[in-house]
Amino acid sequence: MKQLSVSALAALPASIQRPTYDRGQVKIGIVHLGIGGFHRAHQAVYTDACLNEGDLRWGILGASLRSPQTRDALTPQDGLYTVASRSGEGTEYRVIGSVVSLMVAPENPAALVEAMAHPDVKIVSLTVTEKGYCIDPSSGALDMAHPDIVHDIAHLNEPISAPGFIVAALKQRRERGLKPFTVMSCDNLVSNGEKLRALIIALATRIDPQLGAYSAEHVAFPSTMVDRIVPHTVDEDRAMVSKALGVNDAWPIVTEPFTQWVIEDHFPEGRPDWGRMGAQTVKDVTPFETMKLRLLNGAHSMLALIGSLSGHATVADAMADHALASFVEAFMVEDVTPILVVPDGADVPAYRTALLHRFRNPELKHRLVQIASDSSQKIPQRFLSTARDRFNKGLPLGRIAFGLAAFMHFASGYDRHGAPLELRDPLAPELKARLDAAGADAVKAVDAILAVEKIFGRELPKNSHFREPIIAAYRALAEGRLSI
Ligand code: CS2
Repeated sequence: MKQLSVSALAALPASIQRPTYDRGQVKIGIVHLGIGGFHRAHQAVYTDACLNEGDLRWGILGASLRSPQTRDALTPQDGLYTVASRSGEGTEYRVIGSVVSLMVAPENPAALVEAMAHPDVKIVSLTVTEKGYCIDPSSGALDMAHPDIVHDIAHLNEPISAPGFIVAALKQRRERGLKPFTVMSCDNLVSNGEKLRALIIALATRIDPQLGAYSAEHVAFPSTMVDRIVPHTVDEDRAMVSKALGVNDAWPIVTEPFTQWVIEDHFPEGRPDWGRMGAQTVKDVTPFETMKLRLLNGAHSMLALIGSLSGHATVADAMADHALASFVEAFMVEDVTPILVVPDGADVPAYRTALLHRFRNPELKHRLVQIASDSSQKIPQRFLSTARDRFNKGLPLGRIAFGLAAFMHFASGYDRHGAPLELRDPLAPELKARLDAAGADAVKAVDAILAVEKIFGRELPKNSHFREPIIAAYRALAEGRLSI
């Protein structure tokens, strides 16, 4: 079968949407760090719509900070790939053309810094996942002892970390008298722009206090709330998409029809008209992000951690387990909703119902292990902030105890039936070693994990209203119960 490429576009079946612009005329206006499935299913799609409208200033240079896979798959396809939106109602295919160039940062870090310093680049956006920010999750500050940050402070001309690339490129632009780009985080963190701003200022100041002051004064960091469920691509997806296209697509995306993007409109050097595709601009993204993180991502982590312990494989499988689905719905209704600050115009019950419907999408093979990965980095914003707000209101920990206890069982690497679980988490070795040392005793095991300050901080573990329900939930889960 022929490969997807610009020359193959004209012969695609008529039902397949495709770029209508001359890709040769597109300038690179956005450098995106972390060119994974999520970016390609979300921001790149909104941007593709703007290019289709004729604003050709906004092509994307997609950079991987680690592996060459995406570049290797997409470069032979001229950067083109398919987004297949699937639900019980059918599948829609769209070939996306906004990613016009790809780079693999570790192969030539200086070249990526140079590309980010190009005068046409107005935006640097990021989807590098929680751990890519090199944050100390319990304090929210830049982890100056993180090996990548230690490296970048010593060798800023050849950075490794996302903050390192941004600071290195801002430094070059400043030295060349170019205006800075706008830095836009699209990761699942509360106030992601503000957080990233603090990290960049901290790193820039460490390199040169004047660069720190310049970043504080001149660089915009709009916060955003991004939402689309994007399972990792598997061979089955490749086969389905290639069959529909009649040409081979090495790295398509299969996702849901739903997509949402809420953006703080602070782009001094301009931005694509993402609103054309339905992006919403607001003054303050925080309530939207908080609602999404605590309801959607919080419920996702519950399903992933508890569902994996019961031997379920996908989100839809976990939702078909009635006891678990009702538990997660009750978590959303009774534990999260009462402490939410409702964003302007939001209908929380309708939002919850829509989430449950999305989780049940029978066409998405969204593996629980994907969501459970990096849980140590996700728990602070998905569970612990809800716990703190509940305590501030005099409310008990509620079902969060089960989410946290499930995280602890999960970290042992085995489900309830003794089957091995795939552990993908930067803290996995430490967590497992602590559990192994604690042995079978629930109190010892829970205390051993609660002592990880990087996740839990110092205060919560001292609180008996926090610690005791987790111990009870840990015991209950070991017996397959979802009640204390
Ligand atoms: C998921 C998210 O993997 C995870 O942790 O909870 O990636 C989730 O699918 C997205 O945030 C949905 O927008």
